[in-house]
Amino acid sequence: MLEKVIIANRGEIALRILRACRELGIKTVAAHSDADRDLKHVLLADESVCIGPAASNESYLNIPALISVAEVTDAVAIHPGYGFLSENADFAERVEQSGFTFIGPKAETIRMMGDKISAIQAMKKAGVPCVPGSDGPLSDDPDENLKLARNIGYPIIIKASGGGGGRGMRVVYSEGALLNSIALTRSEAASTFGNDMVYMEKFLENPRHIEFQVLSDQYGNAIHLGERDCSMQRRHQKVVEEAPAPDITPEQRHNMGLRCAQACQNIQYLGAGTFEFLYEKGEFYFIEMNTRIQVEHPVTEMVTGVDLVKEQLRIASGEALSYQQADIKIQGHAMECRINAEDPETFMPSPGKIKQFHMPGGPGIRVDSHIYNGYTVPPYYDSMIGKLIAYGENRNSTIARMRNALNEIVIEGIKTNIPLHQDIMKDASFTAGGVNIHYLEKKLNL
Ligand code: MV4
Repeated sequence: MLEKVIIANRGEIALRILRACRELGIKTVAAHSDADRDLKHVLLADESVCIGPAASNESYLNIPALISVAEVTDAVAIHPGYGFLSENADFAERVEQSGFTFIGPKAETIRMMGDKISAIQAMKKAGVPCVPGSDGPLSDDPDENLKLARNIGYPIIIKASGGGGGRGMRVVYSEGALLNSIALTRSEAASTFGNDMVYMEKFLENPRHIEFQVLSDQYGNAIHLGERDCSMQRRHQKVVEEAPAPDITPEQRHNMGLRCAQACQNIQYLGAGTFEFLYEKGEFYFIEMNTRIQVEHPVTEMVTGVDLVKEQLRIASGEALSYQQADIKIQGHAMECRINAEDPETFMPSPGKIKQFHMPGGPGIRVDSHIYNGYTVPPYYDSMIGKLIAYGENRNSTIARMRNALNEIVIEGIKTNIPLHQDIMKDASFTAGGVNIHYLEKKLNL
């Protein structure tokens, strides 16, 4: 087992990684910015090193600083968490070249999945269903692109291969707008991602966003841990996630999960990963693969009983998976509300000192948060200050538990989006289950 790990992240995920390390007897080093000296995991870690000023690109994105922390503290591995450098292939490469273990897939896998066209090509080859589309980069030949779009059928969506997560996309509803939209998306991609490759897909108008969790070790073992429904989102920021996805049958789960696990074997995937799908009219369509632990990993942990971060650490230390596919059972229902330090109406960040913080509790309630009484939420980073997770034997009991927890939780001194979550938990369409990716934005703009 790894002796000492650098936690190259902040907030709730840094605390989550610290807890997993502790349980495995791994020493922890918190690499933190100047502004994050009072973060909970920094106070709890065995060692802590300041890597730079508050600004992310001088601290949590500072590759040389993070690698030298590993050198000076004699660590063996670096855990990137999510966001920041977690899907940066160059970082993974430089960590490995410096003699440390990057806790995640190999650099070339991160690179392949970061390039959306190569990700789709790899998945098609592995038998994972994708959205009907160009299956490769668009050429510069207008006639070819017009023909391609006509075959796919409007509306279509043009996406940047270097994009993802909602960046570099443009929907085209009619032929007249196609060529201009391709040119525009291409030039934006060139300046934003330094890569002007674009591709085309049939635009799905009202899909749900369902993703499958996988784990894969270096011995070729790969399993899936079911799916999560992440459709409750606003401007590509997830708000509520749940597992299992409403109305997905055990057969669908088995069929799609197996394909994802087999795809992992095909590409020699290593570690934890997530296959992102759009789901519409009973069909799954692969769109992207995420090569990191995700914010919403706790809902999968609650319904499977698997500690995904501990599995990441075990895989990185060269161990085989602790589970076989037959061991994975989806039991009960879990939901996660992302708690943000933001104005519930304007969504503007609301940093500041937390005067009162009382956590909810009781059966089936988990709070993954680094905040505490007197902690000051800094203005420099993402506004998420924690995740409230509820678990119950079925979806309705889980919603009831979440409602109670949202009424119990106290966070004073800053504004939060708790009122939005309380509203969602009473919303008829949400409680019926299966809303699509546009639901929340439509509800909020009404
Ligand atoms: C799509 C789509 C509809 N049709 N692709 C947005 C971010 C990135 N994950 C891909 N996204 C989409 N791709 C096709 N062919 C709709 C979206 C989309 C979306 C997807 C998942 C969750 C939220 C979303 C919000 C807006 C658009």
